[in-house]
Amino acid sequence: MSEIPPVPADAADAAPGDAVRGGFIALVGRPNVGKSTLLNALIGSRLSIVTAKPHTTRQRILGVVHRDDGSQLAFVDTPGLHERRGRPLNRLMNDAARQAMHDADVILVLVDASRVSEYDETVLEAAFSSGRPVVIGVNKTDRIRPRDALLPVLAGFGARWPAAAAIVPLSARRQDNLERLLDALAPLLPEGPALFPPDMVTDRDMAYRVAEQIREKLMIQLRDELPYGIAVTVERLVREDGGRWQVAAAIWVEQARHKGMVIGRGGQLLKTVGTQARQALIELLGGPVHLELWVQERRDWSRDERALRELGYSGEG
Ligand SMILES: Nc1nc2c(ncn2[C@@H]2O[C@H](COP(=O)(O)OP(=O)(O)OP(=O)(O)O)[C@@H](O)[C@H]2O)c(=O)[nH]1
Ligand SMILES: [Mg+2]
Repeated sequence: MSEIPPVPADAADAAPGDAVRGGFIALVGRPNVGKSTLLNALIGSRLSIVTAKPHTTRQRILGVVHRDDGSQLAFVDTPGLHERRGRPLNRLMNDAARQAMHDADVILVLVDASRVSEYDETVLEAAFSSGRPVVIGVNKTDRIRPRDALLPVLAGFGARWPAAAAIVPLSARRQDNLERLLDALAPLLPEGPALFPPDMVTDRDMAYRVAEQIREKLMIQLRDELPYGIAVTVERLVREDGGRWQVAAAIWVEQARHKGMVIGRGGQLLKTVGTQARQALIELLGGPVHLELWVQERRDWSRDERALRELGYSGEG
């Protein structure tokens, strides 16, 4: 008769090699529902960029939540699906989301409680057809007044998607109900040895995160003027002996006329972007930063496979 092994009283003390819950959770949903805000709230840092504009996230990014019981929930933030695949950049973005669903142990579909849309259905159908367990996260509950008005929204999802493993209302912005979300997801993950070193938070390197912070500030400053094809590449990221970071980055536009939009009247817009990006980079890099930005044209790069690769959109999501 085999003995059932005892459960460790505190699995955080578990020896390496002990079985813990762990795996990949694809975080998908239509643009702007709050996927990246949720990732950041779960990780406790500004890992994935957030703006009020749809199609902010362009590539997948991993954020690992390490829980006290030793379980590891690896969230994969993905670009909001484009309804029109059209240009190669859109296709890459959609493929990144589909690939993340394909590779995941569990799919977390995020919807916006204040704006349920037909397009959520498309995403949910894709998630359920993958055969993976699906959790529906109903975000932005802080926008629902009175609170009771949330109940029919939740009941609607429950009736339409009875196969959902769980339906969890939450507010990523207010960090509301996030523990319950983790409690719903963890048991759906496989058990096995730890997948990640205890200090691993993301798979993206610092140059990528620096470029993304600059792109976030650009998107925020350009607002309605935002041209579609803006990319940022970091050309230099070095720490001087005195501890100061030297950062140089190129901002790529698709059309010559977009250069002026990014630079702004008298260089004002680019200057503001530089100031805001520098503040974000001081936080990210943990020290003083000297930031140099310039704008370059690469004609129609978002339609050009080679240019996409050269600007860091590799096709691997
Ligand atoms: N009121 C409210 N706003 C939220 C919440 N979560 C996100 N937002 C806002 O929604 C907007 C979009 O958030 P993102 O996290 O960039 O959304 P996303 O789903 O990652 O968007 P894409 O990357 O474009 O697909 C931002 O203005 C966020 O501040 C929430 O819980 N409540
Ligand atoms: Mg996003």
